[in-house]
Amino acid sequence: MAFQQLKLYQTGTFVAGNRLLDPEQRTVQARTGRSNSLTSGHRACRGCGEALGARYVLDAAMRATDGQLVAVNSTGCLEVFSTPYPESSWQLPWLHSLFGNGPAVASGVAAALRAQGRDHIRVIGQAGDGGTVDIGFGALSGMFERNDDVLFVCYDNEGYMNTGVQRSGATPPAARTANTKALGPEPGNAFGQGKFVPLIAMAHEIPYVATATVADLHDLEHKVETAMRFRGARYLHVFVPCPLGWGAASEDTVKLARLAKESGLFPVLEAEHGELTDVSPIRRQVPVEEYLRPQKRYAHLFGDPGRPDVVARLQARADRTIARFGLLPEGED
Ligand SMILES: Cc1ncc(C[n+]2csc(CCOP(=O)(O)OP(=O)(O)O)c2C)c(N)n1
Ligand code: SF4
Repeated sequence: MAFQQLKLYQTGTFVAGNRLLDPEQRTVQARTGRSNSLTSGHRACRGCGEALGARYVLDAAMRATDGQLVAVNSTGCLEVFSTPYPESSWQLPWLHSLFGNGPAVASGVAAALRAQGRDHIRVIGQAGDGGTVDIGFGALSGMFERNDDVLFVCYDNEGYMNTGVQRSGATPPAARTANTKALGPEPGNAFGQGKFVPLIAMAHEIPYVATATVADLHDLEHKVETAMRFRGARYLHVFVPCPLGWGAASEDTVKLARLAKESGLFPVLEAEHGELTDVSPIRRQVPVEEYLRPQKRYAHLFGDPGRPDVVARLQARADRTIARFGLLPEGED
């Protein structure tokens, strides 16, 4: 038989062949025993980063808790596409109440379990960025302040996607949404507004805060497992591209998540009790343009004549984030 060279490291991706790893090092997703907490048949768009992120997070959390898990969901795409009454794609106890009260409901479930002496059953709250950084923010801050025993997960697709792609407090500057039109001298979302909630979570000095993307499955699963080792309030902010809202190709979801990290626009980090403990360094820095161009929500920046001044402002923003969190290994910035 002719010699066949084994390609371990595919160019342009960070995918290492799972089957070549020791079984214990394989991802939860690569195991036949994974719980499929969000199972097939739901109605997410093709290539939905939120569906991918939720499956990764919940399966890893189910494994970490030996299946002793309850999930609470705020209103949003994840809730709507997974549970069109009377159907459900969830294969774990799952509860939905309102758009703004997900963190409060999750706190209540944790309190009820504790009162029943069943606090071996763990609680995850989950929402989109609108449900987390805007309407649910007060309830989330209260959950952090009381140090309630909940892991709250924000699936950040940078807008209110379920209701037609409106701006949220996590929408980045210059992005076009239904209510930040690509018109006038400052097209798209304004610069200098919004918030990066992981830093606000850290300011509460809760036991664990982390960010991740759907492009690095090992890292994301590791952070979920780490979070489940702590008791008290924990926060995980997962970057999840939305092909429909961003005007991106369905097959580019993972690539865009990787480019957000590699351009420095989205920092991947970990913190304990308010102190930064780790950052994922940029492996191959890319200009922000490489990330922005494939997305129609930024098309107004690249037309004729385009807006190179706005692209430069976005690059400066990435550069500030890189410097702030030390994302480039020594000597590479
Ligand atoms: C009090 C209230 N206001 C508005 C709505 C309508 N609404 C439902 S989901 C949603 C947006 C959800 O956005 P996000 O949390 O970012 O999740 P995504 O759909 O993007 O995943 C809105 C505005 C509602 N259900 N309740
Ligand atoms: S609109 Fe976006 S977040 Fe909602 S299901 Fe489609 S791809 Fe997913």
